Amino acid sequence: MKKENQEIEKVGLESEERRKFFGKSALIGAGAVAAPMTAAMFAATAKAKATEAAGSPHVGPGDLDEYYGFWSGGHSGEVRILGIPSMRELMRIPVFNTDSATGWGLTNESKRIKGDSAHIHAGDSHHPHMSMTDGSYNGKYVFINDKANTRVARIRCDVMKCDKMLTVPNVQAIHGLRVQKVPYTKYVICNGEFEVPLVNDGTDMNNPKAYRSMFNVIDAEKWEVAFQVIVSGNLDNTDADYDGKYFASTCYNSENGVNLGEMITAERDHVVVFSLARCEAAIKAGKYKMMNGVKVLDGQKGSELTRYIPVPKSPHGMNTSPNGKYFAANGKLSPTVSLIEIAKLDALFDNKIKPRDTIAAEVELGLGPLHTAFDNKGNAYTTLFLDSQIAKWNVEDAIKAYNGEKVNYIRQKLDVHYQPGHNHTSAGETRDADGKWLISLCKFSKDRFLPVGPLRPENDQLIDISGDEMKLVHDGPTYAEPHDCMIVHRSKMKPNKLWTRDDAIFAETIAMAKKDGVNVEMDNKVIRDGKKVRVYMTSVAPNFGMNEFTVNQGDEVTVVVTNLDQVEDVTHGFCMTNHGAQMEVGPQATASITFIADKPGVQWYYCNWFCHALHMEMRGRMLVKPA
Ligand code: RUQ
Ligand code: CUA
Repeated sequence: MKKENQEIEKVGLESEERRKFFGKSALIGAGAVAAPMTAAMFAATAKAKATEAAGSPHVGPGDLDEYYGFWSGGHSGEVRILGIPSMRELMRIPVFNTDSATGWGLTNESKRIKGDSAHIHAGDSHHPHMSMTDGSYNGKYVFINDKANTRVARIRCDVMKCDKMLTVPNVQAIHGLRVQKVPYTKYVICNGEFEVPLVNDGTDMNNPKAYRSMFNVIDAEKWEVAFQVIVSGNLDNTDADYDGKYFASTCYNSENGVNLGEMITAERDHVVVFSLARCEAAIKAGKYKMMNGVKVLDGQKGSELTRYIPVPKSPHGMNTSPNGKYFAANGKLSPTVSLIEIAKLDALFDNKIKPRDTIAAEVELGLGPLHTAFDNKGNAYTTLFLDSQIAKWNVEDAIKAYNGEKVNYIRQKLDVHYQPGHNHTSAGETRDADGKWLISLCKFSKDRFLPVGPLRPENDQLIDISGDEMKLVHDGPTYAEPHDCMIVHRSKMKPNKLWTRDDAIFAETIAMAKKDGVNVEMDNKVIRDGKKVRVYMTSVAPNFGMNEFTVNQGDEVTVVVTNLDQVEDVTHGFCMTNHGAQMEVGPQATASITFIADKPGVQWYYCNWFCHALHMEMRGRMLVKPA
């Protein structure tokens, strides 16, 4: 009851802030391009509470969603934010892709963040996961892998921009990624999926038995590889426990096969469990070797750092139950999910029991189990790829049945459309699992939407799980290819409304300006440095601080724009026509872009983010004098 009151108070606050926000926009006169305020909009906010309680996906115009959903964009390389339950797409965060709206991959700031992979414009993002404190989302970072180019990236949730990227050495294809949940996310953990020669110098193609995969432990704050662990077999998905002690990963290629036939020969593959304390102790004791600047531990079979638990053939998803009791390894080629009892892992590491003694149950569910999500009532939800279904099952009943009792643990099977991969419950990967919503990320949509040519969208379906029965309530077409999502209650999130002038993302640009004797908040100046020209200008709707500048043909021109507007939602842009140079400049941000002025003549530059009634007039000229 008390909690509910707080919630209502919160909604009240939000609507108060929104009132101010719209009021402020209205003040900027011609610049008031933001949606006009209507009485209905504010009345609607009060209604939001009722909408949540009813478990309806309908969120009326002007109403706010209860949850943020962070979606990976698959081989589009980005991360997307959706509101849940409306499934409205709220924002895209370019990460491994290049984005012409924001200039991600084009601006100097984004190139610095991308670092050694700034020249790579493609990626394959699978698994977005948020940083945690004591097993709850803390709203600070979202981490994401790039399978295609062996990278991991960090998104800062205060500005919803990628601020760190890292190419992981010694491995190939970062797949499964999760975070340490307890006591806090000190480490991001991720798997090198493809086995490669340990020294991959081009001399060894014919000895695949010697190829290895590594488990990677990344320091979430310093953003460097803390250490790597060589394993036997490959690695697919991973998750952490709720005690801060163990990480577990699935392996589907214990055979070290290099073709399909070889990869699926063994009847059993395994889950490998890593002891964090033992790994850290080994690092302290110097029991590592350095490879390409990273401390590498040996965790292959027989090592004290790891334990290998045999499970049926080719497991895929790895999911920890929110009560902290089980690691669930999803069978894929086996119709089962293997439940590993986390409380037994201490004994396993002390060699008091055998690996298979940790198996609490091998739960038969249906064909092609890939991933499992959980509610707060002891139920699990497993995607069955081949059956195109989600199986809802009760965990404790399944264990009883596995031990020979006559209980029906399957609660329901729901058809989904079609072939689901991941699924996710609201806050279900944290201690705060609340059993309200389930998303099924279906790989095929087939007949569910108007046909749009040979390439079809995927289908992310929203399922109400608040009652005894799962109810499909919404079909959501998505572009290639969200693998995974995570659902965060909005109370955990506090994104900024404006940039702060001391933001680290553009600090280097400001430092460059200082060296040039330029105060970017005041000055509109051209600095010539041989063939390099730096143009500093401000922007205030609807004007750039500089209407014209002159350079010589062949000059390398860097334009630095500082948006002095302090009004929420008034983003400017800078685009130099015919030069492939364009970028977003958010309110109170500084951004820069560099291009070669290779054609003589007059070139207009313009603001490409609609900011004002006189937005079209917000432009200026660059004169390029012939060489
Ligand atoms: S893993 S379903 Cu990256 Cu399952 Cu895609
Ligand atoms: Cu400034 Cu459009």
